Amino acid sequence: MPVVWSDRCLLHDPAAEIWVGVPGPAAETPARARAILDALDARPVDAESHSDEALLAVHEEALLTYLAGAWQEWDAADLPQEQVVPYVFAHRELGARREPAAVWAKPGWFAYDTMTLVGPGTWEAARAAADAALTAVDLVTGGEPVAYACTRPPGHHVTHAAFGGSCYLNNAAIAAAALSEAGPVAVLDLDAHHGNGTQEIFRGRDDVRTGSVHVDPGAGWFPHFLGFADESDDSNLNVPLTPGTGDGPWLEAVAELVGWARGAAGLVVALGVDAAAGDPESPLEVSGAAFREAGRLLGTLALPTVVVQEGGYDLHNLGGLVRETLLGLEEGRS
Ligand code: SP5
Ligand code: ZN
Repeated sequence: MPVVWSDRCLLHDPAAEIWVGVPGPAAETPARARAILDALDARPVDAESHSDEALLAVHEEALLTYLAGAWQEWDAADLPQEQVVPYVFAHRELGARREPAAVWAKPGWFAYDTMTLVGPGTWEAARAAADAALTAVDLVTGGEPVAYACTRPPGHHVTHAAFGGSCYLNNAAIAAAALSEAGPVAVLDLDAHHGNGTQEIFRGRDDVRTGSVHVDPGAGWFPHFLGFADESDDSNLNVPLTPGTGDGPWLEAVAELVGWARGAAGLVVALGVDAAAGDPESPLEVSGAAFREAGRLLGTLALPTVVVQEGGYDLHNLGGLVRETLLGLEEGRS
């Protein structure tokens, strides 16, 4: 299957993420993409640039405008922190109605955590990842059964107007909106963390249904505020799992998501592989063999399928996990 990629995705290189107030090493690094591309051993298709129209189908224009210029205006303000990071947040109880004036207050209007820093190449990389997702959609609408976009930075935590969770633009949502022009779409999210951005973007829309299997936010895991089973409705299905969950129950959840997608005319897979045992960012314990089986289950839908990369942080296993899933997807279709 075609692997879509842009070298510009390497330009986002956050040296650190700030967690509990302290900068630590970033988990979402350019090395992740290199590890995936090495394991796939494919000659990638270059992402083609697309207009902002496809992004505006899911994101507020103010978010795009802000992200496009955030680092430059921050840099010009000569602040003690090199990268853009919030220090105040537009908490719902404030009843705030407008973007603040200060360069150092603006991140708190658009960002919802301190782990998602904006540096000199962040926008270019995020924009290139969205282009990769849209190029994969073009390939699939042009007749390819499946296309994989090696999107980095990832996207599924970004809502209509707010970014976080190491994500800046919701690549899966952008792909789903584009693919939905050809008929109803299901987005199935296997990342270990709940796809809260995608859920929020498509909430109540009957042309795109969303489903996510992830570690239970109620057990203390990111995105903390969302991903509970009781958020499920006619257009959304959440399957939260207990920390430590392994292959059997995880695959049952994947099968449930696959059943939920039946009837759609197109599929977007938000493929995070951080549910794998050994991943430093999640307590799920899924094996490589189970990722292959998950791929097979998804493949049985036999739908035009766009796969976009989300998380996965164990550099030694990351590429192999993606490869297993994609091989499973091809096996399931045949
Ligand atoms: C795309 C994706 O997988 N985003 C997930 C971001 C979740 N990050 C949560 C980080 C929580 C704190 N990690 C601290 C590690 C300290 N060693
Ligand atoms: Zn994740």
